[in-house]
Amino acid sequence: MVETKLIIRNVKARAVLAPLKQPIRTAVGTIPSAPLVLIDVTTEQGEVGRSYIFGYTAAALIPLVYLIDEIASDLKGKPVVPMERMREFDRRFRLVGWQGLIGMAVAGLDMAFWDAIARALDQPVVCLLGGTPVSLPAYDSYGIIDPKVDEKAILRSVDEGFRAIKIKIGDGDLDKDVKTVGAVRSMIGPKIKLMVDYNQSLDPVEACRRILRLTEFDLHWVEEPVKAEDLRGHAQVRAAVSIPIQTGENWWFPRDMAKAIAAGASDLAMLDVMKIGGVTGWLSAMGQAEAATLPVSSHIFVEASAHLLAVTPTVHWLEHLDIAGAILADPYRPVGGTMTARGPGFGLEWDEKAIARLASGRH
Ligand code: SMN
Ligand code: MG
Repeated sequence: MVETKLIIRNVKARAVLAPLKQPIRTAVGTIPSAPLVLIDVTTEQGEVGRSYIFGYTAAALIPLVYLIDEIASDLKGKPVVPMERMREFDRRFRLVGWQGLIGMAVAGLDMAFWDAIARALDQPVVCLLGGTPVSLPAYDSYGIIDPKVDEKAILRSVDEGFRAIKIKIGDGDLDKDVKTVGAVRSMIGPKIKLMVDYNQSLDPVEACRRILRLTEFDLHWVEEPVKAEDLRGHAQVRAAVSIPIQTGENWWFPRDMAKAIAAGASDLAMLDVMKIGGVTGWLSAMGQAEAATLPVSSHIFVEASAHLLAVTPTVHWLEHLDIAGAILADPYRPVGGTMTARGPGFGLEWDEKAIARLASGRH
């Protein structure tokens, strides 16, 4: 029996502020560039598992690198067996909990473990998980937009084959939301799906008011209308409106998802492969989604999401919002509004020249 026994030799974590094509403008703030930590898990067998995590704020980068180094010091000599390592992490961090930097670091290590195993077998992660690379429907994900300024870009997305567009709203009053959504609906026409994302910016009463007013625009979903942790509020909004409510990008590991499902917080599930707990967390979460009949979409992390959505029973949409392309040698690119996983592993190769340029501040 061929057993790919990979033993961890060392872990390298590097911080990099990756330029974005556009700042990510949301109702609750703007992310100007992507604060990433790149993780390389090197094994005794010479295989290197790669992943990256998204820190949301540059302030998180140095603490994340330090944290990963600290956690890694306990990993040397242990086998790359993600299920076993996750059980160990769960025990070790039970008292502190998953939300925040600990969860991010553990998820990043988990993704790198799965990448290493797949690379050792010269397979894409999706095949290691029992699936096959399939072209997944993707939506082009925009931030807060100005219909006049962004019309050309949005129409280009449609021309490139995207059958769905997401925009962020909530940065002004309801009138502004109506004007923006109405303008985008009329520019893309009735057949292209349109989603909106409030990024947790409203209270439940205001959310009901606004979403009822937006009903005429045939929205495919309204995302995070209220605070992510306000499950009762999400359920309240969901009960009051006819448009599907989307949430989940802020569920920390499968246990958070279980709470949201129990609260009836959402019609849909948006899994963030980092916050849900890496590949291991996603596998548990997709089972919960299937049992609860929740269509599953992904949140950023286009590469890993292309592998995981391909084995997700209730697969819905892949979010096309590229946060790491600037530091990848061969970034994933959408084809006709779809994304397809490729290997080996997640198909991530670092662009070391770009990383060095960014590290030196010259870019
Ligand atoms: C989002 C928030 C923060 C960073 C990237 C993207 C947004 C989304 O909520 O769903 O795209
Ligand atoms: Mg969102």
